[in-house]
Amino acid sequence: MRLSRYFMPILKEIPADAQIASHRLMLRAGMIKQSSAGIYSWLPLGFKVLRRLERIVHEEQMRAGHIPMLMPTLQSAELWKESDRYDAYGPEMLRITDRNGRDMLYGPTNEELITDIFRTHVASYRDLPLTLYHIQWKFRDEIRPRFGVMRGREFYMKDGYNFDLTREDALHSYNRHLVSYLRTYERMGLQAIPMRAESGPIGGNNTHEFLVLADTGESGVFYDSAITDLKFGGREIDYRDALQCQAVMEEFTSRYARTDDTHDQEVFERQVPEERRRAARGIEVGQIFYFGTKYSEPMGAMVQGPDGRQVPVHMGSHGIGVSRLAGAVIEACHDEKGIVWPENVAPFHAGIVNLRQGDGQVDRVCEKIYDSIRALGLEPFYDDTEERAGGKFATMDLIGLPWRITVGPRGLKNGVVELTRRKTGESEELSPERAVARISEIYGVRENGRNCVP
Ligand code: 5CA
Repeated sequence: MRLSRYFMPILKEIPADAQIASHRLMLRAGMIKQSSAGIYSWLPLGFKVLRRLERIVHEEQMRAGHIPMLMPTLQSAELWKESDRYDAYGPEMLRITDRNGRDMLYGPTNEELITDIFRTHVASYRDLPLTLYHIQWKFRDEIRPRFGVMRGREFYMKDGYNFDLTREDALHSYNRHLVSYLRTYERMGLQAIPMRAESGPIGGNNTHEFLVLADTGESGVFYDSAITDLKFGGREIDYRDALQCQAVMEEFTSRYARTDDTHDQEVFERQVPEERRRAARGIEVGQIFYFGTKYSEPMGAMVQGPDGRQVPVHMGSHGIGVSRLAGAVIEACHDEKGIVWPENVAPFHAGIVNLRQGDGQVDRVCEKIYDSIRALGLEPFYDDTEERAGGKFATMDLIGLPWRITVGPRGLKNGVVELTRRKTGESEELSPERAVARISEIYGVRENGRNCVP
């Protein structure tokens, strides 16, 4: 992408109403624009980040054997009356009446809709286990939408639903989700700690929230600091292997880590030595639930078991806050100059700064680098504007691309350009070809176009 042709409305002023860094930076970098309270347009740069996050979520869900689909945002109230949640959900649910006077709602979550799909099409235990998921907009009429995309009213969520014959199988599904989430967040450059939590309106007793530690987080958390040493890393997991998934679950959940809803000071003090006790704040980026037959029983989602008897299926649901993650990543990865994107979620792979636009040789080298990076199946972002050098650097620092290649007449006299890492500010001088080769090594060249998102 060339900046001269892009739409990236950078704000010079720091927006006064934005209280936390991620909200300020998303507005300043022209990633989002508020359309009404808690509802945002995702401008091109923000949309690219959202797409990258979404892609990682899809890849990891499919790796775990979960099947993607798409359900609508608007739902019929009838289904919610069957599960008894239509009234119970309260004022957070946006209720709509269509022209025929039918009660509809904008889905805050999809347990009812998916259970209806399941009961229509699945009748035998032979079709289990089954986990279906989608990534779709949700609406919750939050009392206090705030912090930009962190607590929106409209937000983008991955929600997945498992259907199993027995409680044991459903707990394997629970553990499989837990493992796949650990991998998902680490790929995004985040450490998200599973913590014991409350299940709220979704129901069930078995639930973990995933929290990214951050001073600006909305949740109070208490944990054993030893938990922050755990890394998922490059482990290979066979998601069909219940014992393997269970072992990872136990490794990551055996130490004390709870949100303030479930915190028990007495247990905390008994289990955790004083020097490892931490009280902090966190951003909830996901939550998993096992709720057994809470929906399948009232809604009649039954299968014929091996003994011929009809039994309600065991279910759970599992959510990732995809739009919230854009804010959470920035909260975890920024400095005083702007965003510092982890490589896997950056909107573009490398920035190119032309220090003398209109200089024939400098322009040619920039174009060559631009084309070569694209030929690798990666996305360069070329500042080809007439802006002065200081302004170009400030913009690149603000939008936080992990790597920047700076091309100017002085360097080119010696046959070099400068490759700078946003995270550390470290630079090295290289030939233009070497700089492109380094970008290729960093990202690993994949099949053409594979790394590009709309
Ligand atoms: N049905 C279950 C699992 S699919 C469910 O709805 N879970 S949830 O309520 O915990 O939401 C899942 C995730 O969506 C949360 O962990 C959070 O990351 C994100 N989320 C929830 N509410 C909002 C909101 N108002 N704004 C942005 N993200 C939100």
